[in-house]
Amino acid sequence: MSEPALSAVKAALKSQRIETPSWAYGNSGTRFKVFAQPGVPRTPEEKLDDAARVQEHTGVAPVVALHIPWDKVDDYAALAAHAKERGLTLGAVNANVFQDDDYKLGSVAHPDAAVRRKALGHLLECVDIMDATGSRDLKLWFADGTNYPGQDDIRSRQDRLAEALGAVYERLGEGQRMLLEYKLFEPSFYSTDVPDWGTAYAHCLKLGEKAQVVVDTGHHAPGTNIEFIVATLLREGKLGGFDFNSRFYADDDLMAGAADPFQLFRIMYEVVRGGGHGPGSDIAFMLDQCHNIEPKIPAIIRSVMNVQEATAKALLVDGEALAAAQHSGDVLAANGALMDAFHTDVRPLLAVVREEMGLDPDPMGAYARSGWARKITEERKGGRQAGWGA
Ligand code: PSV
Ligand code: MN
Ligand code: MN
Repeated sequence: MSEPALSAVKAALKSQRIETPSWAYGNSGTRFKVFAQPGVPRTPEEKLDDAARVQEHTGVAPVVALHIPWDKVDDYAALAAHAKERGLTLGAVNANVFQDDDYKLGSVAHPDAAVRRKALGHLLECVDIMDATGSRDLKLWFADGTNYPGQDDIRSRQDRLAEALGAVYERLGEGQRMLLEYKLFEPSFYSTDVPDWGTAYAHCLKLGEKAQVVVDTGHHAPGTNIEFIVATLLREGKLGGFDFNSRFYADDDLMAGAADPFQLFRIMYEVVRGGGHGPGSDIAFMLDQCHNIEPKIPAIIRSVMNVQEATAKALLVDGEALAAAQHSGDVLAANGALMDAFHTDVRPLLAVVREEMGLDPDPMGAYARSGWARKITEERKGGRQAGWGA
């Protein structure tokens, strides 16, 4: 690779921004058991303190997503100031219209107008919070749906959903967006109101430019070609962001790139190919994970590194060789061009990038040596559970 091309790859890697989720720092896990860990944050402020360690060691994770009410505080501007003092900004505000008893039959698509009003009120309150925190994105994931055929009218539920989304859209301020997340199933098992990218896209298209689709990598059926979805949404100008995590069976929420680094590479290749990476891109690269059996902060550092490695490999694809092979119909050469990049060991390159950024080349080792884990274990007692399903 030529020197200017390598410099461009390095610059792209240095400018990458990965958003970490506040709920990944707290105790969270599966619905079967949450294995509490010592030293986890007791407050939203302490979650930010931990996120600052991830940023200190990686240099590419300066944004933290909030989850309301898990991160409820009296003064959100003060929370944003706390973040700023630690070199962070507050990212997507994740709404929560799934954990109250009222939401047994849904939230914004509930058959009862009173429940719909309550859910909408929460979504609008989340936009108020965005005003205070300076967050750009409202992230919407709905557990809404049905468990049994005939339980509710599928079409009416779409109408109710559209009405609520429209009201939220109207409330968005200058520079704010709403990101609509889809999920194949769970907790609704027969029908889910936003089950796939097509449904999310259809709603976002009607709403307008400020409504964009979020791709959570854990929310698809096995075998789904996620990179095709990414390419299509990017092409349509409707890809708002990612919730990266790793899945094997369902919505496992494990470390991004853990089970299938090749899939993450293929996704990042389509992002790069579609112009979704680097300056000028509005795509939010978020993690949506929880760490039940592994220590949380290093797991988040590892996840950030996995996304970086996939990105580096995607940036190394020899676009000219690939295009030439594709145009000449040379199937094996085209596939080979992609695989050459995937098989490149980019860890030495990322170590150099970190050194040039003034960081330790080994983020995992640097965190282990920092003494932070011991400090929080001694100082913090009674860390909170983040909530279910994160
Ligand atoms: C539930 O599936 C979920 O994991 C969604 O992916 C949301 O993004 C997340 O919870 C936080 O609400
Ligand atoms: Mn998600
Ligand atoms: Mn999920």
